[in-house]
Amino acid sequence: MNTNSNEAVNTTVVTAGDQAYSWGVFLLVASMRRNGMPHPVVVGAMDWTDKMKNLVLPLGNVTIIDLPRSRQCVACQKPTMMASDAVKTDWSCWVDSDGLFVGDCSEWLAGNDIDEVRIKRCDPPPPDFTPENLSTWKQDVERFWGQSLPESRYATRVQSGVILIHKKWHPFLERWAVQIKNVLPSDVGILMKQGTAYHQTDESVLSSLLCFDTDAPRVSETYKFDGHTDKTRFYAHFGYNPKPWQMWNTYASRWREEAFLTVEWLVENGFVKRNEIPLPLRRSWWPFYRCIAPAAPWAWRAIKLKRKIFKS
Ligand SMILES: [Mn+2]
Repeated sequence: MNTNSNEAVNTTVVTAGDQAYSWGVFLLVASMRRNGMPHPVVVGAMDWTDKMKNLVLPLGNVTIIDLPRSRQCVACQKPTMMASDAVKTDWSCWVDSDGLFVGDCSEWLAGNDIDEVRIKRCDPPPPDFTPENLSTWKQDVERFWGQSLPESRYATRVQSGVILIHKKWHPFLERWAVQIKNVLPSDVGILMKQGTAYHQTDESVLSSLLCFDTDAPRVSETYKFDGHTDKTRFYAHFGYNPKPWQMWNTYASRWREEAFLTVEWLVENGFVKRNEIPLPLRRSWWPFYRCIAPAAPWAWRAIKLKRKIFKS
């Protein structure tokens, strides 16, 4: 199997997060270096402390771009970040900062068809893929770009945790960014209200374009990053809240061994001191966090609500 240590790296990994996700970015980039993935990384950092920047930069080949403070979810910056001048390679791969690479995924990061975007199709189609929402998507694509396909190209939408795309699609990324600006509220969080056409925010807008834009990249048949192609090389996504550096939830717990190994690699190689590691990421605290994992989503919501009340 070809792991491309001898081939020229032609893909930049692009990610972003606010300070609350900075440990996620640190883990993600660490997982790349630990698994022998030398790819350049561009990080969009919203409101990061210098301390966090100085933890991530020594991992090497990392460029940090300060993002303007915004109440809008950082994920809305995806298209702008992916087309950033800081990306010097032909291919750009967005990777969510709440996950890590297991094994050497260099082969999946290497693009081979410039007309294709490598991204995950939802299977089966999710509940928000309704005729009503599709008709809103079609109308919006037509309204903003002057034309649209009469019918959707696909019978499902995509998930935008990982997106590999060639630089020839910068105009498409630009359309995605403009449409985000126009159809999403400027203070939108991770999700919009259930039942709205853009419930999954940036992901829904991207799907509207992939389905109806007349000049869109083709969605790949295989995604490869989910372990179906090779169960030793994939991207492990820490789904749901809270995230592992905050508390372990039951879903994300399945990836804990990878997270612990990544953190231990960071300590062994002098990238972080043991006492700087958030408690949930320390193996010794697992018995405690395992006990509270089933209640973690509620505990986390209560903590967030308390913060919101006392902040405003
Ligand atoms: Mn995510």
